[in-house]
Order: sequence, then C-alpha cells, then structure tokens
Amino acid sequence: MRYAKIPNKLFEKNRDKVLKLLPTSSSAVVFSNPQMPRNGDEFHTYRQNSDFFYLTGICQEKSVLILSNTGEQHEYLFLLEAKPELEQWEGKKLQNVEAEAISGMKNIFSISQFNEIWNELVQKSDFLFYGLNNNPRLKTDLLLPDKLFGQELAEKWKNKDVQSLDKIMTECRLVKEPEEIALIKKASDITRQAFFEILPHAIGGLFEYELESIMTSCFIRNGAEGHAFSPIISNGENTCYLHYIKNDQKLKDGNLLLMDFGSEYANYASDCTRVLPVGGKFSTKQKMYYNAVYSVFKEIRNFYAPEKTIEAAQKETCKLIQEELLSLKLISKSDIYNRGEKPAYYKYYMHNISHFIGLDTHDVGEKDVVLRPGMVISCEPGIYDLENKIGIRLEDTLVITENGNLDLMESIPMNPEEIESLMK
Ligand SMILES: [Mn+2]
Repeated sequence: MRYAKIPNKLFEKNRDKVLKLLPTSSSAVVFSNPQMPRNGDEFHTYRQNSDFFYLTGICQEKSVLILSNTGEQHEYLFLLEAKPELEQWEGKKLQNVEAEAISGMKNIFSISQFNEIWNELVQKSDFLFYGLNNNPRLKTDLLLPDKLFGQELAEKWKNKDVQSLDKIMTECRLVKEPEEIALIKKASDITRQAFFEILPHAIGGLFEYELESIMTSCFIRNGAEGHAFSPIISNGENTCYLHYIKNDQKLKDGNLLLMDFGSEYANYASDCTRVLPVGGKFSTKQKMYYNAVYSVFKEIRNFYAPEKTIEAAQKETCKLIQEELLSLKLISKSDIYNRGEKPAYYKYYMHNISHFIGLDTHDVGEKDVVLRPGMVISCEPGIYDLENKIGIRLEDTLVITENGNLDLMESIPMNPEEIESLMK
C-alpha cells in the first residue's frame, strides 16, 4: 500500500451500516473488481470496486465478501490462494492474517470455498443481494461479472427476492465517516501541492501534457495512486470543451489555461478546477469573465448547508450566472424572455453545479438528496464562450458541516489578483 494504514474500525462500521439496512433473512454478495484487459497479455492498473473497498479495505483481485443476517456469523471474506508459483510472478498476495488486519474480518476463506458457503446461505435466505455498480452515468456494453452473477441469481432462485445492493450502498456511502473525510482532505492537499508545482510552468511553448506530467509526478511522489480521473488540461479554445482530455496542445501566451484535476489517495478522490493566464497576466476581457465566475462561486459556495439539495443549488447558480451573462452582455433580457427549447444561459453554462465526491469522483447520490453533515460535494460554476476562446470553471471540494460547509481547497489560490502576483 502506498497510503498510511487505515484503521480497520472504519470498514467494520461500514459493514455494520449495510447489515443494519438489510431486511431480515438476507444474504448479500459483493465481488472485487475483475482485472480489466488492456492489450496483449496486459491488464490495466488494478483499481478495486469502490463498494468492495468501502466494506473491506482489501485491494486484491479475486476476492468476495458475503454479508448475511441468517445466522450467528455475519461476515465472510474469500481470497485467492497465495500459491508460490503465482507469487513468483506477481509478488506477494495477501495472507489471511494481513487481510484480517486490513479489514477487521476474522472469518476468512479460500475463494474455492465460495460456492459451497454461498449456496448454504442462500438456502437460509429470503432476500439475495448482489453488488452492482449502478451509476446512472456509466454507459458500457461490457457484461461485467457482478451483473452476470445477479442475472444468474434471479434465474436460479425464482422463489427468492433478488435485488441489487446499490440503493443500500448509496445510502451508506453518502455520509462520510471522519476517517474518510481525512483521506479526501489528504487527496485535496496533494492536489494543492500539484497546483503550486505547475504554477511556474504555465508559460507559452510548453505542451499541456508537460503540465500533466508534473501533476502525475507530484501525485505519485506524495503517495497518491495517481489521478482520480483523467485530468483536463486545456488552453485557448479547448477550455470551452468540458471533457477535453487529449492534453496535446501547445500553451500560448495570452491564452487561458483550464485545469480540472485531482489526486486519488487510498482510493478517495479530490476534484479541483483552476484557470490560469498563460504567461501570467489575464487580459481585461478574460478577467471580466473570470470575476463573473468567481463571484458566482463565492456566492453559491455559501449556499451549501444541511437541508439544501444539489438541485436547489443548481437553480440558484443558473440565476446567478444569468445575471453575470447579462452584465457581460453575452445575453440580453429579450433572449431570456424569448427563450427557445433551452434557457438563454444554457449556451454559456450547460453542466451541473455539483456532484458527490468520495471513492468515486462522481460519487453515489442523486441531485435531490437532502444534504447532511459529512457529505462531500463539488462546487463548480463555469462560463464557456467559444467565440472568445474563454472557458472558465472554478471548482473546490466541500464537506457539509452542521452549520454550512468546509472548503477543503480554500488554500488553493483562486483570487485572480493573487494568481497573477504568484505568477510574476
Ligand atoms: Mn467535478
């Protein structure tokens, strides 16, 4: 592990939360992520299934967790056998005693015993749950093993109630424990360091990917796994393309540089966006746009508090952005009244203000979830004007607190004057 050991109390708490939400006479199975093929005989760098990590802290492939309330024993962990002939090539695999220290689970078996134990538990259960990444934004044609297993369960056990575990997992993962917030803070601090390392390199002539390499180096050097998501490093016109990730253009003095990036530490994400003037000085027009987004950011950040929703924040943001667009003379009052299919602001602001952040950058939870202390969200207003090659988005990672929120990225400079003076 590259990260400091996480107290296994966290994973115990997490399992208890899920067990409490399971109806009487339930057994639930969660699989580790499969190794995803890359090309040739290579796999992509392994990343654990977020639900599996949340419940076990185990980052090894071919692992399975069962949670069941049908008998004395509530937890079963299955691991691949650490055979010398496998370890010769792949390095040491987890021993039971190590897996116990990580997860806090004592009831550990070989993966070869899974079918037998699962089938016994099924006999005693009325409800069967299978782990499934049901993120509504995930679009894939791949038939993933957890989905396949769920289909098989439903076909095989017609007399049982077979369900996906995702609603229960969402409910549990939405509110972060203090240990989780500490990990997101650590990821945010590493992201902050990368910002400062990049600052002197935001100069014409360098390529966007050279800045990416500084980021990557800073992340890895500080114990992060790497990027929580493919970083967006764009300058000029490309700042207006929301998910531009090619990062292959040359920086040009006088352009804006937009960086949407974040490190992933112990599988926890951070998410930050900053905009710099390439060469160190914003033009008058760029600064007008920048200040428009900056003032929306400051106002909407104060909106986040318990009982609010992302949906409500979105409405509020759109109102604020509309006002700014009127001041910038990008839209007129008559554009607002004579709107077409989309409101007038939509041409310049077309995305959501927030998403939840946790083990996934776009973490579980929908826009109508009522915010509670311990939830972690992004705040990211933007204005994109392709004609002027000005794309500005400003984004921090926030923790909802009893009285409002805590901005984990407050110390990453956002004030345009401060940015200019740092770049001198
Ligand atoms: Mn974001």
